[in-house]
Amino acid sequence: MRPLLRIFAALAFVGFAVGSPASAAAANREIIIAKMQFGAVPTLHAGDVITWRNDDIFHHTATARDKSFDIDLPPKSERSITVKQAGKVDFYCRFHPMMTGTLDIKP
Ligand SMILES: [Cu+2]
Repeated sequence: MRPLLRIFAALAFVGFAVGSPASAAAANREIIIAKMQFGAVPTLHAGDVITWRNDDIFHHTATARDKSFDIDLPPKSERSITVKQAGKVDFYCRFHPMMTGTLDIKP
């Protein structure tokens, strides 16, 4: 009986050690704006930090259609936000409405 319990205890410990830090860790992601376009939108999870980096010589914004964020991005600047809620959020640039993208935030 005792060796079996020890195996269960070991398996439980391994499961905890492997599963817990991975799901709890917040990641830093980047969205780069260049040539009047939002670049690739990374995979996101609630709690992650997104850095919006404007590499253009034009002033842009990253503005959520649901008004959850409105980030002012002067030329050659960057700003970071933490995404708190899971869900899809469409965004655009207030100065250039044809610039659009979607955040897909997983739980
Ligand atoms: Cu713009």
